[in-house]
Amino acid sequence: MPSPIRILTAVPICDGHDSAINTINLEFIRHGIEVVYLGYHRSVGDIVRAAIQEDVRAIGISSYNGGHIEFFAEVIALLRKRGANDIKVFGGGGGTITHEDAATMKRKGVDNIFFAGTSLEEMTDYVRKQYGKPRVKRSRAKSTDQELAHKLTEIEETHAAGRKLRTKSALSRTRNPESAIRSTKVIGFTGPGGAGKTTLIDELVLRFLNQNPKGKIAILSHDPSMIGEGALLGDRATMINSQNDRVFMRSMATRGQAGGLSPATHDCLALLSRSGFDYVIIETVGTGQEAMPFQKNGIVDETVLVMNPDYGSRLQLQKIVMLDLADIVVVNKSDLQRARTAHTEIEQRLDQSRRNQRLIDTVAKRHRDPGVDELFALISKG
Ligand code: B12
Ligand SMILES: Nc1nc2c(ncn2[C@@H]2O[C@H](COP(=O)(O)OP(=O)(O)OP(=O)(O)O)[C@@H](O)[C@H]2O)c(=O)[nH]1
Ligand SMILES: [Mg+2]
Repeated sequence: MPSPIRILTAVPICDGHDSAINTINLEFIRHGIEVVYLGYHRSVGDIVRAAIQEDVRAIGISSYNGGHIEFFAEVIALLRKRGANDIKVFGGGGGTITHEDAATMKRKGVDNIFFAGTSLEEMTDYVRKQYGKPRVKRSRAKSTDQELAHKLTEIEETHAAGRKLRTKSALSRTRNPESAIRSTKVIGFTGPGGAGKTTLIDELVLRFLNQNPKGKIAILSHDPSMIGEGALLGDRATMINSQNDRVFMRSMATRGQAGGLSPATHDCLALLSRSGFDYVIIETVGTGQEAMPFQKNGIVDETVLVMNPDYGSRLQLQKIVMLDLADIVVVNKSDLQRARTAHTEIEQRLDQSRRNQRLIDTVAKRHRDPGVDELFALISKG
């Protein structure tokens, strides 16, 4: 089966009109497209970096607050400068983009602008027709990010087609002179949907970037999808500190695999772990009681289970397998009322497994949270 079409969508800087793009994202997903959503108020640099790392076919921009002629043109210019001419640009903005503006934008390289009154069906048909054809052979990558991104796509597509990896080309070391001297630590984050995994990772990334002025980090983030169907890859929209040139982030859909990871995760992780990063962080989809995403995956050095204080009662805790397996357990959202009880109950539960696991309380959405500092110290020590 061919890989789904991957596109990136975003709303420009100083623009908070995200209702149109949210509706359009859902329609794309319903029609089998994987949408990496970057969120609103995003700069040209953030959009282009994300599009290259995610190796999408096209960028869909929804713009309402004016400046669209310049903004779209800058995105195209930066893509070209970075050697990513194969990533196309399209978009809309209701009545704020006139037909005359659209003609100018097309002359500057925009593929298409959709006006007010266009049906959602018309847009999805366009995306499937325009960006659904297999890629032509690509020219040599211009940056390490781009090279890595192309290889990750190759791995994902190989898995989707049910073929075996040509280990030499897909998994060969990327062009990174520092990779030989760095040792990479791989940390796996898992836990129920909405527990705050992405927010927590983003805060840890901030601490890492501040502490290591030359350090580099990779994030492999998962969201659920069925085989051959679309997916909303939304973790990037929550990331603020990770929109940084020293952070390589890739979003993956699980493409029908249960347990929190994708069929291609292991190979993608193997590649990232040898590509010169100080840390590779992997985030699973929101998982249930039975999930053991990292059990058989020998590449992960340390596992962190992020819990929400609202898990139910002690009985539910007994059923969560990862509580026996995780190296570190985090009770995030400690600002919530039930957090104290949750800490006590989880502490008692961990005592049973006698594995000397660490239990840390965090408030990931708060800046400079001492719990996150403690978690960062623990992770960077080992
Ligand atoms: C809803 C809305 C809001 C909501 C936004 C909610 C949200 N979270 O998105 C609220 C009330 C918060 C809001 C606030 C503001 N708004 Co307002 N808002 C609108 C409104 C009424 C509708 C926009 C919309 O969502 N339409 C629904 C979409 C689905 O339909 P559409 O726009 O026709 O788009 C079609 C296509 O273009 C296509 N499309 C759109 N985007 C994309 C992207 C891709 C990839 C594709 C393929 C297609 C596509 O999809 C549609 C299909 O038919 C417009 C007026 C209008 N009628 O357009 C003003 C409007 C955009 N807002 C405006 C303004 C000025 C503001 C404020 C600055 C007001 C203020 N002074 O505070 C703030 C700014 C907020 C911010 N942070 O940016 C102005 C912009 C003027 C300009 N650019 O010159 C407008 C045009 C109103 C006006 N006439 O003055 N706004
Ligand atoms: N009250 C509170 N809310 C938080 C905290 N950390 C994160 N959140 C909020 O919880 C919601 C989910 O956060 P995410 O970081 O997206 O959670 P996630 O575990 O990555 O979610 P999935 O990837 O969908 O499983 C967001 O609205 C965050 O702002 C916290 O410490 N306290
Ligand atoms: Mg997440």
